[in-house]
Amino acid sequence: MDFKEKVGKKQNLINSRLNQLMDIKGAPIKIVEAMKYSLFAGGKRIRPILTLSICEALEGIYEDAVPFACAIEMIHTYSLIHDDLPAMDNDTLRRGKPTNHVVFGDATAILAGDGLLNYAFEVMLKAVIESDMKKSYVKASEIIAKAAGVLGMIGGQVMDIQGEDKLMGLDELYSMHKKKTGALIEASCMTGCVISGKEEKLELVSQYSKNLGIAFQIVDDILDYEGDVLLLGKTTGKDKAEGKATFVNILGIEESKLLSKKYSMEACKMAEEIDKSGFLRELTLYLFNRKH
Ligand code: GRG
Repeated sequence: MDFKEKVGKKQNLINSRLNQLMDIKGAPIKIVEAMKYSLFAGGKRIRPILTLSICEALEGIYEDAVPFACAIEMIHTYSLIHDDLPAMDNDTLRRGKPTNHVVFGDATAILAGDGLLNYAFEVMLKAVIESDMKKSYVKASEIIAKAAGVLGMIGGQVMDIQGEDKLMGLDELYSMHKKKTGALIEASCMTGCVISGKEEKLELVSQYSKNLGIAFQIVDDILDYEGDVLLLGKTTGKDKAEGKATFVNILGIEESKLLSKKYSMEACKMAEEIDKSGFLRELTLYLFNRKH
């Protein structure tokens, strides 16, 4: 199986499990429709793929990590729905489709995000209750909760909003993105490690994911600057137009490219140590070279 097929296999597994999970009996049809609209809008499933691959690379049973991988994708999707709202980034295009609030209205979009966040925790808790590996499942749940919360993604989003009214420096930009984008990526990787049972590898996995998270964000900024709106499936050039603090706006496009390469190559070295099959290294390179 080549790299693309391996990614496709994991994407299919996640999509099919998410599909089963979203068969929520008894909930109002409209809210489930709005949740599914964004969940199945064509996301790359990077975070769950990281969880499954790292679990597998560390000789865990990756099936054990599937409920947590799905929960992470639900949390990621909720964050995108809320980030696109008029009260936040006010975006009308995401994953190549009109954003959730454009289709369903602001109130339903807020509730669809809330619904996905709550359901993610329900899925994780059900896994904890039904599992005989409670300790690692509870630890994974705590890692994910912390990464999504005020010390992680929400904290980073608040720093981003506060940063709109002042000139943000490079240090602050790093610290904001470590939380806003990096925390959930790190949690995805740590979850795979914890569920594999190889906790002695947590520090290495954490260092890998920190480098990957920053590289991922710099590439995201580069794509906003020079990416193709059709390939990206979201509006481009907004960061520049709004004078937002981004790696490209602070460092320029060439330096940003060098920096994304530096962090990606650092992550690649660690990926080789984590995953002897080479898949994690290939995934890291794919994320560095991605066009969407
Ligand atoms: C609303 C609490 C709250 C948080 C929002 C993550 C975030 C915080 C906002 C998203 C803004 C953004 C575009 C950040 C850049 C990095 C990022 C998360 C990109 C989107 O992730 P991908 O490329 O998306 O994995 P897909 O659609 O493939 O899942």
